[in-house]
Amino acid sequence: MQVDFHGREITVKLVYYGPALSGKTTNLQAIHQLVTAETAGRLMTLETRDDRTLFFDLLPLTFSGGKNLQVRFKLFTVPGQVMHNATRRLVLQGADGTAFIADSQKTETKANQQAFLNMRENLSENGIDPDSHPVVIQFNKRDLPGVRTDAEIDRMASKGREPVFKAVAIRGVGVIETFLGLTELTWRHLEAKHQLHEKFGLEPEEFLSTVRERLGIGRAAE
Ligand SMILES: Nc1nc2c(ncn2[C@@H]2O[C@H](COP(=O)(O)OP(=O)(O)O)[C@@H](O)[C@H]2O)c(=O)[nH]1
Ligand SMILES: [Mg+2]
Repeated sequence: MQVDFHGREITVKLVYYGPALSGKTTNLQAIHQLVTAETAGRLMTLETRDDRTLFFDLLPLTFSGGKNLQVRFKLFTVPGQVMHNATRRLVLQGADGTAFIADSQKTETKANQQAFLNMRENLSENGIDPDSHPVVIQFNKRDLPGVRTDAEIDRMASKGREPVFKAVAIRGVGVIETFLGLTELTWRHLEAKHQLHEKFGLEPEEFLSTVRERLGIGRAAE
């Protein structure tokens, strides 16, 4: 989190992590489409020829925190391929929260697990405790055949500490829910760490309902 007391601006960094081709970029594209231009800035996407992200994507979202305070979320994606670990580690630096985008296809189970372990390693490398870092998990591509069943995912969700969301990111399904889940978890974590309500008069529940409302309007305009 970056705080600009003068400009009264808080910037929160959220990272979409996961194996190659799980739908991280698609999540950002869907958010960009679903929220109003008032909230979303320009989506910056860098793609290589094989359609896999070379460096990262970035989507800025801005919300009013009241009392002349702006809250900016910077959403990043990482490149999933094994060879791009240095970039992944760099993008994860200073992350306040992470959405892990898993591919629901059974054939991708191992790739999901490896990427998840890699995320935890890179968090540690950046001096972030992976056990207390806010993480939500999205099982994407629910529309495809050969995916893990809802029951399987629900079972995993009940065992793990991370909130779990199901999505079809190419149709925008579950994307806003995942972002909201991540925002809530991250905001409560930041509040506990930095007492934002004391420093800025920004009540967590009030701010989160502002965000929810703003994104609800985005969806209604679909
Ligand atoms: N069937 C299906 N395809 C998806 C879904 N989400 C993403 N994709 C496709 O999966 C491929 C990789 O998506 P992308 O967002 O580039 O993956 P990234 O490498 O994680 O950024 C693209 O062809 C997407 O259109 C989904 O929910 N269902
Ligand atoms: Mg990508």
